[in-house]
Amino acid sequence: MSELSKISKFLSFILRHRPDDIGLKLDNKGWVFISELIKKAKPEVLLTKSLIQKIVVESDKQRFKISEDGLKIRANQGHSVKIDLGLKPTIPPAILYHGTATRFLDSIMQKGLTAGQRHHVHLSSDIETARAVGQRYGKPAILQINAEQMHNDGYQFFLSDNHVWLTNLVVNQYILRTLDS
Ligand code: HQG
Repeated sequence: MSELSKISKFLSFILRHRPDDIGLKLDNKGWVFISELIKKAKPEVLLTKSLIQKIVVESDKQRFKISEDGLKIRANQGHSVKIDLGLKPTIPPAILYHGTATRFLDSIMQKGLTAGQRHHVHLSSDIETARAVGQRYGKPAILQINAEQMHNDGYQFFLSDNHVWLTNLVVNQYILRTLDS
């Protein structure tokens, strides 16, 4: 793994899950001062402002965002710590996709898609992203979500700054396994 990927993983871990590991506190919208992050990551991880900027710009999934004044950073989605990203409910496309592993299918078809440790269930508007997400846990299975029907039935959707669709729960009546997986 490259040095940049390692640091990106460290940032994901701290900014989404365990800020307290380095004595950092996220504000209620998930932001931290970059200067404080740099100070507290030391000596385990040596960060600089330009390194952080490079990771933010080059992150394949645009996982992080720097505030308009350039002073703060936050993760765009994927949190398990309690914060409010302040996203507004948004009308989803008719169909969204969720990538998972085949070994989870029985449970998903029984209980629906649940957020687990994270705040939301993560969905994408394209199959390729879903396949890549599913591959992280084993043989991928791609689920097609009837987002239009969910929306009509009153379920809310949110779109993160890096274009991940988020919702709280997908009950099994809206889930179809695609032939593509
Ligand atoms: C599964 C990565 C059993 C779910 C990705 C998934 C994404 C169930 C796993 C982002 C279940 C949770 C999120 C149920 C859901 N029974 N298994 N009832 N309901 N599951 O990692 O969506 O690279 O928390 O299918 O690319 O895989 O970190 O969620 O397999 O965008 O930026 O439980 O994380 O982004 O796994 O991934 P996760 P996810 P980053």
